[in-house]
Amino acid sequence: MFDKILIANRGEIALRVIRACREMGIKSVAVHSTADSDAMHVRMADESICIGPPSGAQSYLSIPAIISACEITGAQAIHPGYGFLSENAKFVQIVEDHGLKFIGPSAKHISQMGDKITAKDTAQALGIPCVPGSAGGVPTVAEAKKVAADMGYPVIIKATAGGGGRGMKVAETEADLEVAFSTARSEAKAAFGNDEVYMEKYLQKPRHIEIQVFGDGQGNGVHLGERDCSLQRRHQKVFEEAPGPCITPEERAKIGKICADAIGEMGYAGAGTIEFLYEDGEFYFIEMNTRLQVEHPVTESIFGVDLVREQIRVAEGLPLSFTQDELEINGHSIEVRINAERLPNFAPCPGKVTAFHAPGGLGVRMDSALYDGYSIPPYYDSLIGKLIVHGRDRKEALSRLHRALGELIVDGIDTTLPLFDALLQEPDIHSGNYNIHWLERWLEKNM
Ligand code: MV4
Repeated sequence: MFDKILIANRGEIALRVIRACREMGIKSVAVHSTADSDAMHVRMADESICIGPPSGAQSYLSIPAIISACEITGAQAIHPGYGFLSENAKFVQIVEDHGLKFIGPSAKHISQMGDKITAKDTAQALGIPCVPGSAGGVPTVAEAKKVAADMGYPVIIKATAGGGGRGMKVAETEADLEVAFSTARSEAKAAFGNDEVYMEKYLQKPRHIEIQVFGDGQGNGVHLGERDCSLQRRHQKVFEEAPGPCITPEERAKIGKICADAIGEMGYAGAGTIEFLYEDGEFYFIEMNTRLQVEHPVTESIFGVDLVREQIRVAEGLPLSFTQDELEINGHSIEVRINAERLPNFAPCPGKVTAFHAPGGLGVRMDSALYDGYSIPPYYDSLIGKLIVHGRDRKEALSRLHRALGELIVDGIDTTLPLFDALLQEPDIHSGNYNIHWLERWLEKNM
């Protein structure tokens, strides 16, 4: 059993991990940059250590600084949170080479899913349904034209080293293909230092449905249903919910079992998310994330499971504290992401928070590292909080969200909060009638 865990992250996710540690009787170590000396995670952890200057590259992404921090504090394990080093296979290898435990999957599984062609091949081999597309990389325009002619337009060209929407180009017809192909390649080269691309049939109005999975690293896998994360702006999720408003219990059980079995067969350890596009009743694998996700609380709310606790248990070599049969969905949960950004352009808006009041009451959870008088530094992600509500059904969750938003006060900076009041006036939000393009179109019309 671990006696001390170092959290290689900041903000609300660092608090989230510290809380799980405390409930498990495990001591926590916060690491921080010089810009974060006054940050809440530093205050809340049992110990803290400064690991470098403000820039993420020299602090939260500095592998030597984080390994040294473990050695100095005697932490036996590292929880990476999300972002930063959470999906860095090289980091995992170094952590293990230093006799430390990485709380997450193996370096092998991280690299397997980091390369999107390998990820798709792996998924296909495990019986996970995939978007029709090229068999591996597409090296030339001539080859791209052949693939596209075979599967039919529109097509999408994606970077093998990409993910999360970077380096993608759509070709509606053969006339677009040459430009789309060469742009995708050069953007991939510039962004990832790797110009390999692959192709898929372009789905025009899908929803983004992701399945939460867990592996015990001993060949057992479970699933915790889906989240609908279709409401995104520029590939940033804004509003997430579980269960998906359009997914039936039969669909959930079927795709869930496929994912859980795949995770077991892989020997996967820890939390993972298998991302799908969902259109006309069919699921199509796109990517897998080998970490805890920002939106994990909606899953925790409907299953009553502490996912961080389970991550720590698996890293300790313990079994999961539940079986698939014991998991049951209770009600509905919605999360909204609150960013320090100014509407309508979502321009980052760091600065001093002059007043902060978190909402409370039945079915309300606020994960945030804000406090009265805190100065949000300009160096990191603009996420400053997540408001998560739970209700007996979707309708109750929506009214609870409305009520909680009314209680929440963040003064001194601009935030994305006004967006949620506006979204809650939309019939499509109430009916659950939205897809991955809904929010961008709505913003164009309304902001
Ligand atoms: C697609 C697609 C349509 N067809 N693949 C964007 C992020 C990356 N994870 C995959 N993405 C997409 N892949 C095919 N074959 C449309 C998108 C997409 C998208 C997906 C999920 C959520 C928001 C999105 C916004 C634009 C495009």
